[in-house]
Amino acid sequence: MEFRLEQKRQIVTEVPGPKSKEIAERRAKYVSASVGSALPSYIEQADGAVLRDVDGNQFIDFGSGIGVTTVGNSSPKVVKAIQETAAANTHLQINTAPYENYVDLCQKLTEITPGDFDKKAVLFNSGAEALENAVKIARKHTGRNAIVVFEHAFHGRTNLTMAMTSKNAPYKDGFGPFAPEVYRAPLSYPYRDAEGLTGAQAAARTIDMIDKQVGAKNVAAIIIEPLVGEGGFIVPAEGFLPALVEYAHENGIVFVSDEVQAGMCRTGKWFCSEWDGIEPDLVTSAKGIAGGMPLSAVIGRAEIMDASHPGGIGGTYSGNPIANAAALATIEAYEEEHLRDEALRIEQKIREILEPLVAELDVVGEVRGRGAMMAVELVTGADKTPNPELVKKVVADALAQGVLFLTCGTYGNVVRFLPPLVISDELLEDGLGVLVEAIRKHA
Ligand code: PLZ
Repeated sequence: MEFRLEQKRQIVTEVPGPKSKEIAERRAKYVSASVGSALPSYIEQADGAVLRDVDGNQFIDFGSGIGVTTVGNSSPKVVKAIQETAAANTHLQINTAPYENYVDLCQKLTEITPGDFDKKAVLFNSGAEALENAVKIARKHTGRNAIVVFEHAFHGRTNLTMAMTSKNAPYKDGFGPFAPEVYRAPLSYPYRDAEGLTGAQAAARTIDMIDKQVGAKNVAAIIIEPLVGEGGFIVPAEGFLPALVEYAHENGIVFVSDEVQAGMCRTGKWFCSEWDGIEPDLVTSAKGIAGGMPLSAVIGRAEIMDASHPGGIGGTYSGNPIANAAALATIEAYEEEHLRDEALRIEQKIREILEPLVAELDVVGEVRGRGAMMAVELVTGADKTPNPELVKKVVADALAQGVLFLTCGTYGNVVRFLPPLVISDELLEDGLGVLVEAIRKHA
């Protein structure tokens, strides 16, 4: 594979450097203070698995812009598709003058989404917008109101999706009142659940809560991330998701898999729910779907997707032709470059380097995840008390040395790994080596 930028980390100034500092000064004056940034440097170019800042420093990208550039930063196929489509049309609008690549993309998405039944799709801009619309579709289809979501969930920052999101600060604090009819159920979190609790037992606990506190016949949708993202990269115990799907189907509830972060090749399958052998009624997709263009989708059972009256679902920019072309090129690259296999290679490498630390250091609680969606949970010791202070120190240390790690978790004590799938073993080893050293130093 060829890249514009040499695939290596390189620190040539202090971080942030002088040019970044000048931009930061203007930012403080003109950009709303409500927006935060993990990196103090300003990026000029991104290529493959490397980010280069305005001062010439290069960072290994373990974040992919929160799981977006899964196909690689500035993937050549995607860039070409964007350029060619932009030259033909910068905007077309599905509700007014339709165009072919909207249809092409929906067709492709229905082909790669799990489920042995007729499917249809509809396109939007952001992950939150996909979730909002999945709720609209499920409510219209069932004629019911209640939405069941989970502990540690993240579904977005709009009013309804804030209500669906679990963590107060920073996402919800002071932004209420929130949308009604959203109920929070217990999750399966093997590392923190009672030892030995099986997926089936955790599901029984969840179902009991739904039955007692909501009533199955009132529930329009159960919405869950099959690998919980912002909440801490939590993989539910085996059997948890299938039991919930079964319960949903017995009770006429729409089962929605929120694959905004875990979907689209990230975990080594097209969609993460394939790992659990489930066929969700609806899937929400975004992030890795379009190589960086703002695009999202709801894909699912044709009869549910058709429940709304024509014109009931839409949006000015939904399914922008440039974003659609980028998505088609991204999916092609995933196939042609066998990137699902690369996700599995990345998981193996991360496990090989980090798993030995669990036995060696009592601050390393667990290494978990699937494919290129992996994480390490840091604690203070055997009692598993979350250790967000250690996470902050470790991530700051890595940053100063040219490695960008993102954090997550309800308790802020998880370092997550979401590298582009084109990252080499060499870069993985280099970046994770820096992390291991930092954990040892601060443990
Ligand atoms: N569903 C599972 O992970 C977005 C949040 C970044 P949007 N996750 C990144 C932040 O701090 O706002 C996400 C997700 C899952 C929905 C969303 C929302 O997707 O494209 O950010 O709206």
